Amino acid sequence: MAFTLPDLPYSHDALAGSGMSEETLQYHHDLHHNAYVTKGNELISGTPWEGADNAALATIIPEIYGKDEHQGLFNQVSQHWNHNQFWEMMAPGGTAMPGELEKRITDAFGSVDEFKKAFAAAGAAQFGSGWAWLVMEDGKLKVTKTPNGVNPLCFGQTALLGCDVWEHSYYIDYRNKRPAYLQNFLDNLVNWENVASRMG
Ligand code: MN3
Repeated sequence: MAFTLPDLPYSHDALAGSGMSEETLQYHHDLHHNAYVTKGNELISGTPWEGADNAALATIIPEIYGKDEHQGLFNQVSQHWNHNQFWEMMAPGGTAMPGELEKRITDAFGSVDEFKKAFAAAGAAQFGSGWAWLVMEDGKLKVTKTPNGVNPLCFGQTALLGCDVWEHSYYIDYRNKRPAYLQNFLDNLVNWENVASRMG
């Protein structure tokens, strides 16, 4: 067994009408994500987790987070998991937000718009590479941001929504305009049904 690159849940050109081009997905999924898979398989060789597959990622990541001797492996496997989630969190044109999720978001942030503002601000404020997240922790929804490959699993949180703010995620389509990329993600790309399904 080994880590494997999952196919996108839509065609490479499926998000082009919603602000994420075929070229971005060719680079981001086929090259960047694949590199995390390849490197992860290299670095896990000879460790206690050798032979792990995609299903083991959520167990391995919190075990090795913050351990200097596993930092290289952590970077690859966390980014592999992050991208597996990210592709599923998008859909062509986005989807309608299920009522239960809308209620939870409104209760936590005041309104869907206020949530979007907080999420976009977190993504814009992440200095350098990283991720913006909507997480559930102890039953409460919050917005967070993380550097590099760090993700909610590291903190015992449930990742409901994540947006990749590494430059490779937006530079082809948005150049240096990260806020425009984040706004488009929230307005036109999020699969809110997938987000809602993660609340459990
Ligand atoms: Mn990425």
